Amino acid sequence: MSQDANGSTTAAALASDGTRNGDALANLLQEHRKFAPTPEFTANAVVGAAEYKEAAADRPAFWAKQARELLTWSQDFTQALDWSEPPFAKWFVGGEVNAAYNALDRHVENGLGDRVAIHFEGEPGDTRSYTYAQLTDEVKRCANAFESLGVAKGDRVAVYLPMIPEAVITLLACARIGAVHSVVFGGFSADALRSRIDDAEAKLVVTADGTYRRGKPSPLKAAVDQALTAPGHTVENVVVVKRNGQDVDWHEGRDQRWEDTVGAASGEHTAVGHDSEHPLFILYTSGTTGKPKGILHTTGGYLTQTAYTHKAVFDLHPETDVFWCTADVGWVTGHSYVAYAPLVNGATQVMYEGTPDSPHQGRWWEIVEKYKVSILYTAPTAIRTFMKWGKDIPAKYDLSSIRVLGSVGEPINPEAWMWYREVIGSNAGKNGEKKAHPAPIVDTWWQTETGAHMIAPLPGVTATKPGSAQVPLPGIAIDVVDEAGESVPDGHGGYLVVREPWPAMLRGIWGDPERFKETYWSRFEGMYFAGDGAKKDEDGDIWLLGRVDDVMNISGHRLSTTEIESALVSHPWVAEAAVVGASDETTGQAVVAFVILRESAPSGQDSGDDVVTTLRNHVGKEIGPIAKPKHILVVPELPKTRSGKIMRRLLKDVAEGREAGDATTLSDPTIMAQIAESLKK
Ligand code: 6R9
Repeated sequence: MSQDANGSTTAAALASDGTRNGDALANLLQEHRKFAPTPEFTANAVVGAAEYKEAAADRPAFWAKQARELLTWSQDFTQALDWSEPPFAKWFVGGEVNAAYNALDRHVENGLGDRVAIHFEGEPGDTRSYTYAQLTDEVKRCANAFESLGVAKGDRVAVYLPMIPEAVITLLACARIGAVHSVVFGGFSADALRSRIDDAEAKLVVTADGTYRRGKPSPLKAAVDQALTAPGHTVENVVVVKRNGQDVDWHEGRDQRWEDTVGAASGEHTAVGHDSEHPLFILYTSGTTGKPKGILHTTGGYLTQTAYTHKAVFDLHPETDVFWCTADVGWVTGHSYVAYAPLVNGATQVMYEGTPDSPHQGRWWEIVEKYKVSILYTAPTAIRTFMKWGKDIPAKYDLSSIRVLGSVGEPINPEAWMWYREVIGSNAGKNGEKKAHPAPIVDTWWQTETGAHMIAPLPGVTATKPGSAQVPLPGIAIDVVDEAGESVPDGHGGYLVVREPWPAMLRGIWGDPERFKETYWSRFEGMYFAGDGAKKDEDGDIWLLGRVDDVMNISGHRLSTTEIESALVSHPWVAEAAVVGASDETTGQAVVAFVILRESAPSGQDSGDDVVTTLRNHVGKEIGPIAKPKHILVVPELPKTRSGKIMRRLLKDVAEGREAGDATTLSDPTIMAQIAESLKK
C-alpha cells in the first residue's frame, strides 16, 4: 500500500483512525446482531422496499418524481439532471422554486396554519411555540427588514446566532429573497468569524447579544464587534437579536435592533421562485488544509433530497410526529434537519437552546416527555455522555412517545447503539416499563458536502445492525473502492465513494472551483471521494471506519489538524506543532497537540502549566473553544520522514498510550525514544 502525504498507510489509517482502532475494528466484525422491523412498523411505514428498485431503474427520474411530489415549484423543470460538465451538476434544470414558500406559506395555504412548526425551549426554561402561520408572518417581516437594509438576491448574509427561533427565521428570510446565508457556529472565535465574513464578502451580519451556557450568559455580539474592528470588511449592517439581555457596545448607523427592524417591518411579502440552481447557502467546513472550505449548496436539489430523506429515513408522519434534531444550526445537520426539511415536510419540531446538563442531567428527557417527541435525532458523543451519567436518569422520565431514533456525526460504536436502543428506545414510562418492540435506530452517514443523508437504514425495511449505517438510500450510488478505484468485494475495506451525482451534492467551494475538483474528484476517476474509510461486510452492508485524511471528528464536529497546527505556530512561543485526533471514550476523538517551544517561551520548573494554558487559550481565540486541545505535550523534536513530513501515525500511538509503531522511515529513528523520555519528566 502506498504512503500518503503524512507517512501513514491506508491500512494504518483504516485500522487506527478515530474510535475504530485495531481492536474496535475486530470487535465490529464480530457484531452479528440484527433487529428486523416489526410487521406493524413496516405496514405503517411511509416508504417501503419497492423504492430501492424504482430508484435503481432510473435515478434521475426517481429524483424528479420526488422533486415534484415533495416541493411546490413556481415553474416546473424541464430536465432532471444536467451532468454534461462534471463535476458541476445541475439538478431540475429550468425549474423555479422558493425554499421559504415551500417551508411556510404553502402549508398555511393548505389549511395547516395552526399546526405548531417549532416548540422552542430556552436554556433558562422560557418557551415559545410558533404555528406555521406565525412563523410565516415572522419570516415575511424579516425578509422585508433585510431588503430594507439593502440586502438583495445573491448577497451574502453571515449568521452568528444561538439556537433560537430567530436563527431559523433568518435563514428562511434569506432564502425567501434569494440572499445566501453563511452560518458561523457560535462557538467559533471572532477571528474565525472574520475570515468567513471576508471569504464570502458578507453584507449583513445577524447576531444576538448573547446566549446562555449552563446558566451563565455567553456573549456573541462582542465577537462580531471584535471581528469588525479592523477595516477592510464588506459588512454594512449588524442586526442584533435581544436574547440574554446582557450589555453590548452599540455602533450607531451600523447596528440595528431586531425588534426595531424586523418588528416594525410589514408582514406582507410575496415569495418569488428562484432558479433551481440559485445558491441557497455557504457553510464552512474543515478540510485537510488550514483554510476552511465554503461549501456551496443550491436550492432545488438540496430541498428535494433533504425533504425526501427526512421523510423516508425517519418514517415521518407529519400529522402526528414530533421531531427533535438536537444539532446546532451552526452545523449542516442543523441546516438540513432543523431549518429546512422538517418545515418543508410540514412537521412539528422541538428546538432547544442549551446544554444537556443544564440545569440537570435529565433536561433532554424532560423535554422529550414534555413535548412527546416521537423522533429523536442526535450524535453518538451525546449518547456516550448519557451512558456515563447512567441509565437511572432517563428512567425517571416517560419516553414512551419515541418511535424512531437517529444517529449522526461519527461512527456509533455497538455499545452506544445498544444503550440507545435499550435505555431510550425501550422506555415505556417512568415506572421502569419496557416496550415489547424498541424504537428502530437509523444511523445516518452524510457530510456537509453531501447536503443530506446518503447511507442509512429505512426503519420499515432494513433489519438494523448495531454500529452500521448499512445501505445507500434509494437513488444514491455508494461504493467502497481500493487504491486503484476498483470496487472491493464483500468482506473487504477501502475508501468510500459516490459513483453518481445526487441532488443535494455540493455545487462547489465558494470562490475556488479548482479546489473543488482537486479535493473531491481527483483521487478516483469520475467518483466523489468522501475522505472516509469504509468496509463492506459479508451481506454487503457498509460500516464507516472514520476519516482517512487529516480531518478529526470531535463530538461529531469536523476540525482539521492543519488548522489547529497553524493556530499553535502563530503563537510566538511555538516553533513547531503537530496535532492528532486521539480516540476518546466520550467525544470519539480528542485533540492532542505536540509542540516544540522556542527559546522565548517561559522555561523552568513551574512554567509547564502556564505554557499549556496559554496555548490552549490561544487556539480558543484563533479558532474557537471547540478546537482547544485536550492535551498539549511539549516535546524536543517531532518525528519526520526524510522528506520532512510529520509522521502523525506515531504521535497518535503516543497520544493513545500505545507502543509507537514502525519508525524506520524517520530521518532520525531515535526521536520516538527522545519524545517518550521527555514525556516521562
Ligand atoms: C453530517 C455531518 C462529515 C464526516 C464524515 C464522517 C463523519 C458523519 C457519520 C459519520 C460514521 C455516521 N460522519 N456521520 N461517520 N457514521 N453516521 O456530520 O457532516 O460535519 O461535514 O462531517 O463525519 O467522517 O465524513 P460533517
